[in-house]
Parts: sequence; structure tokens; C-alpha cells
Amino acid sequence: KWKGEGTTQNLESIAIGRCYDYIRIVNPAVGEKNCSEIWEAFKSAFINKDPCSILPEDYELFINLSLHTIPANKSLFWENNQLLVNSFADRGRRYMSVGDTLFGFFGDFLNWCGQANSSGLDYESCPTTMECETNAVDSFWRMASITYAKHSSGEIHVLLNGSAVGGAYPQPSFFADYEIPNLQKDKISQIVIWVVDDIEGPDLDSCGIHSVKILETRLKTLGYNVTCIDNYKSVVFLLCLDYPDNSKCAVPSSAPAGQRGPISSD
Ligand code: NMN
Repeated sequence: KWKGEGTTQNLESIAIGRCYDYIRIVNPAVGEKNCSEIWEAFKSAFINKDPCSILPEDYELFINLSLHTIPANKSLFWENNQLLVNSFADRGRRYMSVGDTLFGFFGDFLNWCGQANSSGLDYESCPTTMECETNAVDSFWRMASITYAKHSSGEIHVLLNGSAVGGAYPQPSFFADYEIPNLQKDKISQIVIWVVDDIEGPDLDSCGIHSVKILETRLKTLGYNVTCIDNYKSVVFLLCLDYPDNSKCAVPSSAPAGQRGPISSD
């Protein structure tokens, strides 16, 4: 009856399995957590309710049970490049995006909703954002984003896509509406914005212009120390893995041009 995809099959096994994977393997530094209790708290946010009447606060117990320290200088916010962020952050080893926290890891790439007057999940369909914003998944990510922003500290980073058609800094968006307003100014020393274009994509947005300028102005007005870097090398290197022959991926050789052979044998 809804327009969106239904609940992911085997949701409970995936979520509980992810929780154990996270606390035992991915990030044992979070300490002991009760994964079945976390699952019950997650489920109670949306089970037996009208799937369009789920509020971020309904996930409060879930968040309280799954919350852990987000290391200073490791927060990575983003728009329009989730897969790139997943690779770059490396499950928290390099950076800890919301998807690398226990609460974000738990629900990442999954879909779910319940139904009124039934304790079952709806595997057939779930409401889209267009049908209602207060659906189980959107409210979950709102709560996750708010919590993540509130607990971020030190030097924080934002990775934006300079080839995105709606602008590198879209509005409305989770970052603009739920993360920026919840950053704790006294805990944040600096905000570094990275605007990285797709290797084969157009350069539509950059530091100091269009939507990035709007973001820089907003953050400076809020009193933050803001730096912006176009096509930050480390991120470009990662993208270049898939485009080794693109001119944007050329690495300058140390040998003079005339001495450079196609393949070196020594
Ligand atoms: O590009 P959208 O969906 O607006 O969200 C990106 C931002 O919001 C990121 O800064 C992230 O922290 C947060 N967010 C993350 C997820 C996810 O990791 N699956 C989902 C929704 C929002």
C-alpha cells in the first residue's frame, strides 16, 4: 500500500549480527553492549504504530543503549557521496562517519517499518519521504544525525561532492538541518570542508562559490573557524583507483621527461 520498498528480509538477524560484529570486531573500544536489548529498543520505536507517526524521539532508548564515545578529530560529515565516505572512513579506522558508529552501523542500508495494530514488520512496502517524513527510517536517521553531531568534537570534516547537480551543499539535507544546528561550538576547534569533484564529472561547485560559499558563510556566522579545500589529494587518490589513466589522476614523475620510459625495469 506504500510506495517505498518494504522491510529488508531478515532484518532482525542482520541488525543483531551487525551489533555483535561492531562491538567484537569493528570497534571493541565501545565496550560491552547488550545487542538483544538494543534490538528490542530499536523495534519498540516503530512496532505497533502508524508507520507515518514515528518521531526521532521514539529512538531515544535505542540511542541511549547504543551510544559510545566518538573520538575527537574523527567526525566526518558528508552529502552525496556515501560510498566514497564508506571507503575513505574505513569503518572508523581513518574517520568515524555516522555509519561507523554503533547506532549508524546498525541501520545502514537497511529499510524497515511496522504497521498499526500489528506487532509484525511490513515486508511488502514502507512509506517514502514524500508520503510522510515521520516514517521509521527517516526519523531514525534524524535521531542518529542529531546524536552524532552533538557528540562530535575537535577538528571535524565535511566531504562534499563538487559534481552534484543540486549543489555540493544541498538544502534541505540531513547535514544542513540536523547536523549543523546540533554541533557543540565549545567542543569544536575547526571545521574543514572538502569539496571533491567526480573524476569524470563536471566541476559545478567549489570552495568560495555557489552553495559552498553559503555553507562557509553560515558556519562562520555561527562562530566556527572554517577552512575549505578543493579536491583534497587523499580523497582524489582514492577515487583515482578506478580511473588510473584519467589526466586528473596523473602523478608527476621525478625523472626528467626525456628519460621517462613507459615501463621501468629496475
Ligand atoms: O545525503 P543525506 O542523506 O542528506 O545525509 C548525509 C548526512 O546526513 C551525513 O552528514 C550523515 O552524517 C547523515 N546521514 C547519514 C546516513 C547514513 O549513513 N546512511 C543517512 C542519513 C543521514
